[in-house]
Amino acid sequence: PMAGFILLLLACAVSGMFLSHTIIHVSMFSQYKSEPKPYCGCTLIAQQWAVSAAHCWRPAMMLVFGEHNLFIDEGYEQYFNVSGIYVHNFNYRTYNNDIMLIKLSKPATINAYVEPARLPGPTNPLEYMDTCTVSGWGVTSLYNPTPSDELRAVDVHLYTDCQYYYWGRVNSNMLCAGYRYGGKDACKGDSGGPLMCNGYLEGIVSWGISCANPYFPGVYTKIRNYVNWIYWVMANDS
Ligand SMILES: [Ca+2]
Repeated sequence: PMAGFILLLLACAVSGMFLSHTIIHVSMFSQYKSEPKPYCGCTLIAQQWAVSAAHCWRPAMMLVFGEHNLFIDEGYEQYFNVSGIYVHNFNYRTYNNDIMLIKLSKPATINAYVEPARLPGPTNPLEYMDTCTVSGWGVTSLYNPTPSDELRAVDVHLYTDCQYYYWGRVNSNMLCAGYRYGGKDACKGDSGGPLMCNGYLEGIVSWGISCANPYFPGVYTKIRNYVNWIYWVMANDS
């Protein structure tokens, strides 16, 4: 994620430690690249299942859980191949339904560093203006194209008035989150990663104009609209 100048320092201050065992998401990278570099994030939601953005799909993907610093072997990393992919009528033009459900080649080991995120339900409604956290290994500045070595996170607020920013392009399957003064956002390389609100996985990093621009909040896939589909796929997969 991207943080403003001062906020970036705060993000750096926590980047030397594991952010939290509830931040469980993953980097994904293509097996074809000689130097594996994550291009998207995703989130573990069950022992053998992860969610990401549909636009993150590639012909060959590998997932790593328990990752923190991409260039140091911390000993907690778990690598997986993909055994199944499910999408939900993704529209490449509008980015509607930007969600992808991934079945891992084998179940993940749940421990202090890898734990599934909780999916939201009707008993824990989403409150607008809640503070949420977006995380990933994406670039930390539009002017510095190098992805982050370490997992970073920034807090953002949910917006109710997203149509005002993106007239006609945001629909009811999308959430907007950002920071009124800019400077805090997901950015290139964070796609597919989690937006966690009140301990629940509420959004998937999907799209936006620019990064951390006060006039253009980040747009996320609204997970709530797909929870029943997710449970159905996991129950009927064999
Ligand atoms: Ca590592």
